[in-house]
This record gives sequence, structure tokens and C-alpha cells, in this order.
Amino acid sequence: MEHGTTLTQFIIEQQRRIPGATGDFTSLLNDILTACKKISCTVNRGGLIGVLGSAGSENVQGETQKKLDIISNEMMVNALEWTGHLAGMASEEMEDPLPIPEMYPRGKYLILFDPLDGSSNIDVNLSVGTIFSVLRCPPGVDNPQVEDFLQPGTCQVCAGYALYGPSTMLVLTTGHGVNGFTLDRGIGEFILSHADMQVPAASREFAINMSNQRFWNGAVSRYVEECLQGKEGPRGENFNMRWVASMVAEVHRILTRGGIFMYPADSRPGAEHGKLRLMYEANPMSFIIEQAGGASHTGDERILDLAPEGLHQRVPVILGSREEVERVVAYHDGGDGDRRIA
Ligand code: AHM
Ligand code: MG
Repeated sequence: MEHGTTLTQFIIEQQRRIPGATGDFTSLLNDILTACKKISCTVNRGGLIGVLGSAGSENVQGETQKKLDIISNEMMVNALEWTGHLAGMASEEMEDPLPIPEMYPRGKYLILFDPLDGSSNIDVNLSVGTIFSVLRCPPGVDNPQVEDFLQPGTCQVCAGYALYGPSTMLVLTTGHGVNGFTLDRGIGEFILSHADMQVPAASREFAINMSNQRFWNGAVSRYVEECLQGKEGPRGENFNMRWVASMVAEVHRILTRGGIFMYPADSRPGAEHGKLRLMYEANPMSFIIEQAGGASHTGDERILDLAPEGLHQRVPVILGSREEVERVVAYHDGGDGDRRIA
């Protein structure tokens, strides 16, 4: 039976087009896939193996950790630290970058990841995901420190996410478009199922946590208010709303049928820069969205252009269908129309 193109095959074919490519990146990607398959399997078995619920601890951001946050983090670390493709790794669940243990060889890449994003959804059996961002380790650096990870999103070599939903999917960009692969559990391989994903330029669907409405700035409030007014309002059309509270699921929906996702800055103490983290949430998702023809912005700046200041820094996120993102950005500028953005 024909199973289609596997993710490994796909990457090797891409690698053959790059003169001098050593295969290191392909191997790193295989290690990431292994971790995602293990996480998928564990998330899938959930209550059967006692991994649901809180771990009774907090991460560096003071958020309660679920057992599966910690287990997924260990699975990523265990799959990646020994293989010789990485010089260091950083995670939402670890305060500082994790050095590669002395006994293992060092590679030329750095990885940042959120091992299980949207983990408030775990106990209610809704979609969660793993997000990752791959960077080059600066030349001559053996033991990377925080500043070596603080590269702008435009420097990413690869970004991707695994979505643990009704199917497990791996969506990936290396800067040449976006492709989606579905896990075929029968053969244990990710198979190309969504080639060259494109975000529709226009859409009539928005995603935002409406319970924070009273804390938003004028631009975000205006955009959402106009959507809510529907046919009778200035947009002259009805809008639909979704909020899964799982960024991976929201981005996947936008890649599939368009829309806009916002986790803006708001006026609550501690939320002045939004909720989502730049290095392992906003940057990789922005790379993917832009590569699929969409746009990603804070309202003031393109996310991929931001100069990072901290490993766990938060940023406002407005991403999705280009025309809608441009409209929200124009409202931030005090304008009415669509401001063209890079
Ligand atoms: P997490 O990394 O702690 O899971 O938080 C990130 C998640 C995103 O996936 C999602 O968009 C957002 O938090 C939901 O936030 P809220 O609970 O405020 O709706
Ligand atoms: Mg997260």
C-alpha cells in the first residue's frame, strides 16, 4: 500500500537542494519528531496512565505546571540532548538554558520550545501542542548563554508545531513555505497531508479571549467592536468567533481556513506585554504564519523584527489573515484603512 511522502523523506529531498548540507538539520528534525511522537502517545493515553492533573509546582512565570508539562519537557530534553546536533536548548518550563551534558558531542543548532502549549486544555481532553524554534548557535560559542539564544525571529532556521488533536499533525517551515504532516500511527511516520499551506488573505473569523475586553487598548477594542456589529456595523458583514485557549489549535485553524488571533497587551498588572512568550511561542508561530502568506505583529512592530531582551519575555500577538492584521495595525496607528505591513 502507498503511504505518501514521509516527513523525513521530504526534508532529505529539500536538503539535497542545498549545496554543502551535511544532513545535521535532517537528523535534528528526526529527533524532534521522535519526541513529538512520544508526547502524542502520552497525551493520547491521558487518564489511562495517570498523567492528568496538576504537578503541584510552578514554572518560572509563576504558572501552575501540569504533570504533562513536566513529562513533555523531559521527553523533549531526553530525545534531544545526546544526539550531537544541538549546542543548547531552552524551554518554557526551564528558567535557564539547558547545557548539553559534557559526555555528549555538541552540534551547531539551538532549540527553544514550549513542550506542551495550551496545557489548561489537557484535563478537559481538548487540543494541545508542542511549539519549537531552531536557531544557529553563534560561531565559536561552545557553551551557549541566554544572550546566544536572543536572536530575532528572522534568524530562525526552522519553526514548527505538533498539534495533538483528533489527528496528530506536524506543521513546519524552513523558510520555503509551510507544509503539514499527519501522523500515521499504523507505521509511526508523519506523512505529507497538507502541502504548501496558505492563510487566506481575508476572513470573517476572529479569536480573542473576550473576558479581557475591559483591559484592551482602543485599537483592539475598536476592531472587535466592529466585528461584533456585523452586517449592521462599519464592516457590513457578520463575523464568527472562536477561542480554544490553545495557540497551536488557533494557528492551525487560521492556516486552514483563515482568521485573526489576538492575545494583545492589556492593562492588567503583569499583562502590559500580553501573555504569550516571544522566543518559543510568538516567534515560531509568526515565522509559520508569514511563510504561509499571513502577517504577525504586536500592533506596533512586526514580531519577527523584535530584538529579544529575555528568554521568557512576553509580547502582544496579532496574527493571521493579512488584511485583518493590517486593519488592526492601522487602528493602532490611529488610521482607518489598511496599513501595508512587511
Ligand atoms: P501556556 O503556554 O501556559 O499553555 O499558555 C499559552 C496559552 C495559549 O496556547 C493560549 O492562546 C493562551 O494561553 C490562552 O490564554 P487564556 O487562558 O488567557 O485564554
Ligand atoms: Mg505556551
